[in-house]
Amino acid sequence: MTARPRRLTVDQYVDGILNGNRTALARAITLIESSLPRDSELAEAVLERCLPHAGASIRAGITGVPGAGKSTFIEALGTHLTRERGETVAVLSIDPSSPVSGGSILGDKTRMEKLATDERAFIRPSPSGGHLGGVARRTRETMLLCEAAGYRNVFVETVGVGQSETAVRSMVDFFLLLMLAGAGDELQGMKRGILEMTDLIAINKADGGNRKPAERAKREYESALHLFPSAADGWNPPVVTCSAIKRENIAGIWQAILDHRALMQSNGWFERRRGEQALQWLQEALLAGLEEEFLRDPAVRNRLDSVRDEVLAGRTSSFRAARQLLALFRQKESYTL
Ligand SMILES: Nc1nc2c(ncn2[C@@H]2O[C@H](COP(=O)(O)OP(=O)(O)OP(=O)(O)O)[C@@H](O)[C@H]2O)c(=O)[nH]1
Ligand SMILES: [Mg+2]
Repeated sequence: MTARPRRLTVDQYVDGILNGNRTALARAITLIESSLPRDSELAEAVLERCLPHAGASIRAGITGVPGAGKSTFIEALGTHLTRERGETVAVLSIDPSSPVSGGSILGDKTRMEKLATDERAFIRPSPSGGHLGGVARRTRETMLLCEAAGYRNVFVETVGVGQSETAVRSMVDFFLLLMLAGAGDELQGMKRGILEMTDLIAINKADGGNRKPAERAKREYESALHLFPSAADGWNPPVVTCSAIKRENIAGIWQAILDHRALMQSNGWFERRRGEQALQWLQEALLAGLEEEFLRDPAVRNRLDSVRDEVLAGRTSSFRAARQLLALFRQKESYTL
């Protein structure tokens, strides 16, 4: 038996993805996550060819504090879509804090038991480590590949404890915040920014003895949202209760996502937001490219450590040091031009 080649050709990846072949899709994502320069060239070629086939899915971000029930909710919503609506779903996650590859997949596989074995669903955990910018870029590219492979809905799960919500907001059409009852203190501590970018708040675990507190929390959040100026896109974020585990109000939440989509498409905000996102990705890709090139530059690398020492010792200011390094970088550029 011959060993499976580590890499396929661009055609093989692209044909596989466009035919909805999960193995090809999974291997292309591995390519995207690889840090080898050789892989990133190949990944870029595959992505370029897939791009014309991407963009048609409903992209939703799902955030909430650890344990809010994000994975359980995605399992409920995902299977609702695949089983009752004949839809396809790709589930990705952003977890920059996860130190090892797939750190959270163990939990997710058990929380998403049915979805994990559903042939209409594709689940991919967060790429390992690295800074948020890199993780977010890879997730974005993965999302595009999933769309090219025919997944009509893409859900991105992220833990709502830090910066990752903003990164996810910049790649999805709809942003859903899962909350828990009895989180009145949390409401005060919660960053206003997160509430402001939320399209729907769902108070989860509204089951058993928790129903009443959930209703109370719903009213609290409703009045909190009322204090915000109304959104320019004309959408008033609903606050609802649900039970992911009992699958209650899952269909209602999906209907809200569809209503939002319809409104955004009719008032032009869908296009506008996708356009803004594309520009933001361009900006981020440019900055990331520049940074990479700068840090790879031999002249810069030669000097970087000693310049750092000088700054630490107070012999030169940070600003002057930065100017010197940039001058070094530019000098090399002018030689090669
Ligand atoms: N009673 C009840 N428990 C729930 C519900 N949804 C989730 N849980 C439970 O809450 C716990 C956490 O659920 P997860 O789905 O793993 O939560 P998560 O937000 O994905 O957690 P992280 O990924 O670790 O941030 C599990 O024990 C679930 O069974 C619900 O609607 N009702
Ligand atoms: Mg989870």
